[in-house]
Amino acid sequence: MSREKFYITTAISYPNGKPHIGHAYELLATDALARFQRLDGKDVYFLTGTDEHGIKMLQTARKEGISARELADRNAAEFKRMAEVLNASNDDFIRTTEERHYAASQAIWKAMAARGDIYKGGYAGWYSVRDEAYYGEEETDVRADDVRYGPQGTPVEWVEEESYFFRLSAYQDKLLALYESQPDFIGPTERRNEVVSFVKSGLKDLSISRTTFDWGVPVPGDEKHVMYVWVDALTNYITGVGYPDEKSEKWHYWPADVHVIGKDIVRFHAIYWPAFLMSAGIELPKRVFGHGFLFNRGEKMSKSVGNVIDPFTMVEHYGLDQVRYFFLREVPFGQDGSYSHEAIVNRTNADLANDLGNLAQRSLSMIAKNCGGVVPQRGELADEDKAILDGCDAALATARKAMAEQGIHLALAAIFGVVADANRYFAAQEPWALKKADPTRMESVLWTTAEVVRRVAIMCQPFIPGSAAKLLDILAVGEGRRQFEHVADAYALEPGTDLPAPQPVFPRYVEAAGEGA
Ligand code: ME8
Repeated sequence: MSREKFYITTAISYPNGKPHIGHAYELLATDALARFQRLDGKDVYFLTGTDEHGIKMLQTARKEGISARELADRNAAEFKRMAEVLNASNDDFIRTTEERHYAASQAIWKAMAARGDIYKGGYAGWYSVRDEAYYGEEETDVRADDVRYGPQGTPVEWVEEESYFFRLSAYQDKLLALYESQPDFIGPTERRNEVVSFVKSGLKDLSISRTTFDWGVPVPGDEKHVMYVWVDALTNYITGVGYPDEKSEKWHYWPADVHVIGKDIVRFHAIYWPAFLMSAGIELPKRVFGHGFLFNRGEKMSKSVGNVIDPFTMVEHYGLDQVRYFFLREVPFGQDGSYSHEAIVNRTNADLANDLGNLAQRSLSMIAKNCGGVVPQRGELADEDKAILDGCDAALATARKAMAEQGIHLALAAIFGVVADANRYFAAQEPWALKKADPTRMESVLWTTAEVVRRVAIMCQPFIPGSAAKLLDILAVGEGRRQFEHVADAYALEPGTDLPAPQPVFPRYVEAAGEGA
């Protein structure tokens, strides 16, 4: 039987600057979602990349005295490096300046034109260069500085040009019917409600080409025009799986199971994108999820580090899995979040170093010392042992349900709930006191604790892949036994198996002198 497929994407980032922590956050959250489904046995395809066209790129490049392509090359390399540094498991990295993407963008354009949804007209309106979007007069306002601003708080200017239009107005009812019949098309609910009321208020046709610059995908048959950057940008999601070659080996991944994006671009993904796809006769993605924004609380994070907003520096300073864990556990996915030095240190020291790290280290060093460095005897399990082991199965079920709705923090809360229970169990069982009194029972307690660590480590892999792998290594769990199906008792630790010397996996963060003040 062929495995169920799962296609997941991030937004593609503008490489007009270096990646920032918001980009890192989106990538590692999407990575956790992708890894989770892979470990659950699905055939996963995970796409990320860079959105390299548009006037914003051109303007930044001009300011720096280089070409847009040079700017894109330089920064796309940084985005790729970030994906490596974050240990992202993306299957591909798409750049919208690639040949394959021109072919896909022109093909979808032609399909929309063939449907009669594209016409030529003149466009005049309030345009935000920064948002690359036109806004209605009523969405803008002139502020005290005499500058007119759009709804995202960016300045807008009056622009007139010849332009092709997409008949978005013809899709209003179809879109409303989509949101109605597929209530989980947009998540979280607040984002869905915003989109529905926006669409209900009426959709105007959309200007989809530009003539004032040429940094973009040429419009087929009228090369004086380049496509509006959002037309080509959204198309990346099908380019990545082989469109327009529907015979491509990757095309079976379409439709996307979820597009993970930030809340500021939900409108593009939940309105324009399904309308373009309906027009072109292509299946719609199943879900668009808008995560929240991250804010630095503004305090100085570390004297030695300087600007820790930089994801590279942050990873170097706190450790990769610490950063991954902090953002995924601390920020309810879908809501805004803030970060600070104290919050990162507190969270990772408490959950990783103290709870999970100590549980593993205390139980495994007792095993090394008292059980000859092999997995202890399981013996007859007591009710407390069974309860804590069953807790692992329950956490996996909760995590599965949560991750299916992008509730990343809920999945982690369930898994770390078991870790907290296991620490209480270990303290209450006092295996050190059993050493003389009842060595058989001591072995059962140590076996149970190590087995909980095994199950927890398997479940932690999507979130903290490197550290979870180290835990599984020190439990001598083979590479072929690390999928979620292996959480089950049938794959439990085999008594008598040789164990390597236990190594601490989660170092405690210790403040350097003068830091965090
Ligand atoms: O919007 N916190 O690119 P982008 C969390 N090219 N997420 C953030 C963030 C923050 N502080 N700042 C940005 C674009 N993001 C387009 C997308 S998709 C076909 C085209 C998120 O580089 C943002 O919401 O401005 C978006 O999902 C992603 O980072 C890339 O943002």
